[in-house]
Order: sequence, then structure tokens, then C-alpha cells
Amino acid sequence: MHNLDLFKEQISSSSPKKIIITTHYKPDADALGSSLGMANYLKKKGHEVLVVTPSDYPSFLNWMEGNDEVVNFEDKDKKKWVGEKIQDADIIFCLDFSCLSRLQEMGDLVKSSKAFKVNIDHHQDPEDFAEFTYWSTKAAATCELVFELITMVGDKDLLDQDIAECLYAGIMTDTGGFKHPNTTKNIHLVTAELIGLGADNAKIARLIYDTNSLNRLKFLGFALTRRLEILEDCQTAYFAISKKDLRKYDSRTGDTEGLVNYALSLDGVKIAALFTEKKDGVKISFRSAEEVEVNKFAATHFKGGGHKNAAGGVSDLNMKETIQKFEYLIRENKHILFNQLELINEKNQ
Ligand SMILES: [Mn+2]
Repeated sequence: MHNLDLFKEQISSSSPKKIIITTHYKPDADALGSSLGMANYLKKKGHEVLVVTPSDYPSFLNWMEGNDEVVNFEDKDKKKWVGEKIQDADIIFCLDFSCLSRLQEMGDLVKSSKAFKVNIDHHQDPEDFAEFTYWSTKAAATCELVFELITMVGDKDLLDQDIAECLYAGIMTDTGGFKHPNTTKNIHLVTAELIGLGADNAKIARLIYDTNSLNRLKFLGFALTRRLEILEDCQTAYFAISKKDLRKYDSRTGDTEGLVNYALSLDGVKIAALFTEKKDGVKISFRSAEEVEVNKFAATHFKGGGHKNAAGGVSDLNMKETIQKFEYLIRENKHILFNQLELINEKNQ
């Protein structure tokens, strides 16, 4: 973090600003929750705020306050208008991502804008593109950092139930429902504050986790039965989902979210992956347990990155070749991937 005073001055109520808030491609609950939480706060301070997402996002996030005004950059009728708004903005907030390429097509527009840029994030290796950065890989969620930042600038009294519910959603999902190793004492303290502000935890959990379509559940059954592969000698399991599979179950944005966790939930599995066939290649989600660092593996071999236990990547090869590459690399790197784990186990004995 640098220069909190400068940030405070920028968002001061005494001079209303034109603010754009954006987040990464295919926003998840932390991305959208931090964006709308921040938007609702900045509106209360008297600013003109527009939230733009680089793509659509799952419908189970539609309940958040401010959702109806979010503009999807992929909406052809809005593209030009959004471009002008970005050039014209006083401040651009970039939340839950740390390199502009995660905005896809929108990245260059944000880069070339003269606006004061703010980056709030918890991913590894941030690009230095912002005038004010509030960044920590120790944070479980960007929503946690948004809560802290609003508190730090002395505006805790502006937090309300709507903001608290947006932030709670991001924390709940980025900690895997308070199960992942990033579930710290601090995250529980922040969560307690959010519940104190009126965030309805049971309602939010239901809205996010228990709003499956029948197609989605049937797809899950199909994937578990027909598309789960296990590399027992490597403590690895993965799903490979084709475009045809997605079409067959009328898959919507968000329908494959969480699927990879079923592979990781297998007893003995320490590395899980989900390969999803896209128009221009294969999208990959990686998960790992304990000390296995999957982000480095994703960055080295699949043009990706992320967190220690949750990362993403892409492959330009077709599905079959991608899987071959993955299996080969897992076997080749087995000793490196699991080395740290073994060392720790030895120490504990
Ligand atoms: Mn996040």
C-alpha cells in the first residue's frame, strides 16, 4: 500500500468524481461483491459510479444491490459508450485482479485512460499499473481488503447491510465456505462485523449455493460419472469437459464453477484440475491441497497463475493434447509438486 492520504483525497466527498469500477473477466462472487460493495459505498459519498464487467457472470450473483446497473462490456450496444466513460473517468477501481490482461479487450482502454487508478487485490505478482494499490496475498478475499480500506479511511459508519452482504458473499466463496487455509482469525473478525451490519449469512449461502438448475445438477451427475479421471500414482484427479458436453446440458455461465472441488474432495487427492473446452482453446482451473503450490505450475506451463491452492490457466492445444501435456507434466514434476509436502510431513514426525 502506498499513500493512503492521496487515496482519501481522491475519494473525498468534497469533490464528487466520475468513477468506474471494474473487475476480472467472468467475475465470481468476490469480484462482483467487492465491486458492488465499493460502488455502494462510493455512491453514498456522493460520487457518480459505474460498474463495468468485462463479461457476463453467473445468475446466482444477481441479488446483489446495484446488480441491475452493472454494464457488461461484451454487450455490443454498450461497448462504445463504455469506452468513452473509461476515457472520461476521474478514477478507475480495478478489483480482484492484478494484471490488466485479466480485463481482456477492456485492458488497453483502462491502461490508456488518464484516470487515477486504484488496484485492490489479493492475487500474486501484481502489475504496477495503479496510482494507489492496496494489495495483500494474505487476504482471503478482495472483499476483506475493501472492508479494511473503508475502515482505514475512517468511513466505517457508511457501511450498511447492502454493502455488508456484497462483501460477505465474496468472503464466503473465496474461503470455500470458511474451509480453505486462508480462513484466518482476521477473516472471522471481518465476517463478524459484516453479520453485525445485517448481512444474512444463511440467506446468502442459499442464494449462492442452493440455486442450481436441474440441468446443472444433471450435468454434475454426468461429469462425476463419465468425465472424472484419476491419476492415482500422482494423487491427482481431473475433469475434461467438451463443448458438446456443455451444449448437451444447456450449460450457463457459472455452471462448471465448483466442479473442480469434487475432484479435490477425493480421499488422497492433492491436485485437481478442470479442463473446459472453449472456442479458442482449453480453459483450466487448478486446485491443490495443503502445501502443494499449483499457481507456479499453472504459470510455468499453462500461461496462468493465481493463489497457492487455486489457480487458472489456458492451453492453445486441443483437449486431447492438453490432457496429454498435463499428465506428462504432473508425472515429470511430481517430486517438485509434492516435495514441500513431504518435507513438512517429515518435520512433523
Ligand atoms: Mn478473490
